Amino acid sequence: MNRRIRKLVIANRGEIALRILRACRQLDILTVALHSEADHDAKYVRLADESVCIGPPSARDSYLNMASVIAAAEVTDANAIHPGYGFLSENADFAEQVEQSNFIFVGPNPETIRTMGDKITAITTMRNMGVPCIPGSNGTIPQNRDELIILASQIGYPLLLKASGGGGGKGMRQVLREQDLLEAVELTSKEALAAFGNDSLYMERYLQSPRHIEIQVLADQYGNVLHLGDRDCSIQRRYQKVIEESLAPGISDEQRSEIGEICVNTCKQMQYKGVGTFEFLFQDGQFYFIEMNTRIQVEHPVTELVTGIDLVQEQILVADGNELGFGQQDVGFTGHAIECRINAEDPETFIPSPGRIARIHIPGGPGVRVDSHAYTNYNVPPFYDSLIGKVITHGRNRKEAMARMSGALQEMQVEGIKTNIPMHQSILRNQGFQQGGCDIHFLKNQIDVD
Ligand code: MV4
Repeated sequence: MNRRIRKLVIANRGEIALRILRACRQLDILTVALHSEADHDAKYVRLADESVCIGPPSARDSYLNMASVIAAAEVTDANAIHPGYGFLSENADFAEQVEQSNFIFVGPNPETIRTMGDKITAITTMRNMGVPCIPGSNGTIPQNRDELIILASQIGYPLLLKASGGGGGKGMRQVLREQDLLEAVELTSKEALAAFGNDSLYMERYLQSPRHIEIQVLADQYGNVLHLGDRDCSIQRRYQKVIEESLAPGISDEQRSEIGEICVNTCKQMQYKGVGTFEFLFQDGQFYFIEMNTRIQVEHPVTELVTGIDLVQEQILVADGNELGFGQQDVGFTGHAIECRINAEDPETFIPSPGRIARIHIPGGPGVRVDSHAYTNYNVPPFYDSLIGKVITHGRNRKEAMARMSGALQEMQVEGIKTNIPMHQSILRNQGFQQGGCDIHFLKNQIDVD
């Protein structure tokens, strides 16, 4: 192998920038931290070997500015770019430009990103490869009104209309009955055109009380593909995950292997490369594919703790052309891991609470990991998402992981800004949560802090 990542640009910010920096240190790769004017004084920026200011605070003018990111890689003589999550991480045009500029993009091929970014293409691809999908239109809904109405009644109400350009909850509308169908289609396609520049819609049977379970995969460019188990991400609010865990409670080893092997075979057929996540809804004992994410995810640490695999290092290694050094038989799942996302926000109103952290104490002890870029006197900027860190705990079983999480959150102290720690403590006290297997509606039905 003659490709060798020597210096890597971290095209992201916050905790994931720090996480990528740590992986690079382990791999002896030099780092370039990119930052906006608002992130100039962040500690992780100084921890990097070099840093480049790529623009004003607005993400559009900095972290989303492809030309600035690529120019920063050029001026620092880097040879790889890691996009993290969010921002440009799933932008196929960006991945393409990175490769055309002769940098290594840490992620799958641009065509793969493009395929998965278009939800209709993604679902069609998955269905053709044997991945279970939700009964629905199998593609764009018919133009013809009569055909549309007939198809809708065949699928059955309630239905969910989804924009092909959407994802993550954007561009969706529930349709309860036939009388509402045509108006819903008109409204949703207008909104989709305005939001995504693409008015294609598809429809699915609406699942009433699913769990959100996802499968982590890892693939090299030589056709070696592994699944690293599942994560339950059902504890969410307005499509923002709040707590994730691995393994998902109540899924049998047989069912996990079965769905895992389906994901692995699919990756082999599409020559997938890098880390990836197959998102499913799980209801009545069945998995239904909804979307695939082609990036490293916020919740990757729970998988790291149960498998012992450093996903970010592996992601960089396979992007660098290395062959995976282990097989599926080497992947085991030890104990249980839970992640609480710590946001700078009011725990009751969810209104963001940026500002200076007057004092922070980071918890520790057995089975406690904290991924955070925050520190005493850190100023949480108001321009980006409000994630200031993640507390991840591991235990021999779910009960021990939960107990360690309660202890860690009790120990953690953040002064000067509000955080959602009280909300996490309330969830951990909830009997339904303690039992495990809550559906995606759990949090909105359960909001009472203290
Ligand atoms: C659904 C669904 C119910 N039935 N599809 C929301 C985000 C997007 N990724 C898919 N989403 C959903 N699709 C059918 N046919 C319910 C949701 C959904 C959801 C899914 C995953 C995680 C959180 C969610 C919150 C609300 C709705």
